[in-house]
Amino acid sequence: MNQYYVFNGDADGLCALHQLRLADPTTASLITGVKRDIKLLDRVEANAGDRVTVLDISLDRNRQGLMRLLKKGVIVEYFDHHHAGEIPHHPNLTPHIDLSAEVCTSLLVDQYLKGKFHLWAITAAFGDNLIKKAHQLANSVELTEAEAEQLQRLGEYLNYNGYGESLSELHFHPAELYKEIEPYSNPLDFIAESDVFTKLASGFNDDMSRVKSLHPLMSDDRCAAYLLPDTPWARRVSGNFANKLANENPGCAHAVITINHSGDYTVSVRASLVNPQGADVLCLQFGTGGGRKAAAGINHLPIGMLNYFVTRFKQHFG
Ligand SMILES: [Mn+2]
Repeated sequence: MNQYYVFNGDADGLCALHQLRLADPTTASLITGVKRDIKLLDRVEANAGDRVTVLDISLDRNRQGLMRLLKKGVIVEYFDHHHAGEIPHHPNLTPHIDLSAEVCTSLLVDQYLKGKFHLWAITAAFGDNLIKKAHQLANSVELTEAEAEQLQRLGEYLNYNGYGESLSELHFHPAELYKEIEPYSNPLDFIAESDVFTKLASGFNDDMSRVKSLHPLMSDDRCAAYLLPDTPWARRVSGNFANKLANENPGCAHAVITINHSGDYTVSVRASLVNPQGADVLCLQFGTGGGRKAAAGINHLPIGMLNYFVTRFKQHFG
């Protein structure tokens, strides 16, 4: 029997994987990619009786790969909070899927493990920009404000590392980053001891300092859209920039648009924090769109459709 873990390369995917592996460190193959590389189940070559654990990637987008594995007799456990569509009933599939706005995959894993590695789940909640929820959880386990802030920064940095269009644009391959956190059952120890944390911090601060001078393509009191320049730093920072805009203007929805290697646009959409709904509905109107109610995106928006997108965005949130 072989065990495979298939996980999103962002903070939530990494922290979900890490919690499960701390609980069960037996040998396994890891399959991951940049944050937007989510059709990962197509890459899994597993056989009857093998086990595949899937973390933080949409079931709907992986339906074909999932059905292929289930038909082969592979046993699949699926933890996620992205758009799932109809969840197949199959004796080999155990789904832990919850699309609620205040849930992330690492929190589902945290429930499953009865809070055993709770601080990593809190880190992931910060990384997925569930700031209020993450602070509630931090308070309930009596973390100091300084400790909660450290977990928030780690969550942001792990999330930041997942963005970029190709693995070469990232500071660390997500599987390599997992190897760095693997020895630590407590994220506060990782922060104190690992120079990876310092490296991510300086990359993050460099990249974030460059977005300060950007002006929006459009903005009103309900929503704003930003177009970033065609550079690796812009692609790396796009998700955190979108979260920063959301946190600074909680009543406003945001779209952050970058230019990708295929020569079209990649779009990150954040619904307003006061009404975290509808980002997925907007993005699903576009062929390569998907995501969650609060945060969603479009992987490839044709160049000629930018104005159309901005119009739909304004109508949707205005
Ligand atoms: Mn997530």
